[in-house]
Amino acid sequence: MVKAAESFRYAHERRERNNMTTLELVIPDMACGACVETITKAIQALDASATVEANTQTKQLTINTTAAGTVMKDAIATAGYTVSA
Ligand SMILES: [Cu+2]
Repeated sequence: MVKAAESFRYAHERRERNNMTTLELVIPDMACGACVETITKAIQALDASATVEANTQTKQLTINTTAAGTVMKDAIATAGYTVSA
């Protein structure tokens, strides 16, 4: 039973990795670390396994996630930020 459960878990994780997409967004009003934190929380509320890289100088936000891009853009907008790309 344990073995079956484990192989299911690995198959599930592998599928999640395969479904991972990288979103490259530009958030002009992402000014500081607090903005990044707010945005990261909004993203991870929808996908706890998502990784977020942000650059407040270039305003670029890179998200690795299994969620749809439109869902992530909506979450960022709902958190109060503008998604320009
Ligand atoms: Cu800020």
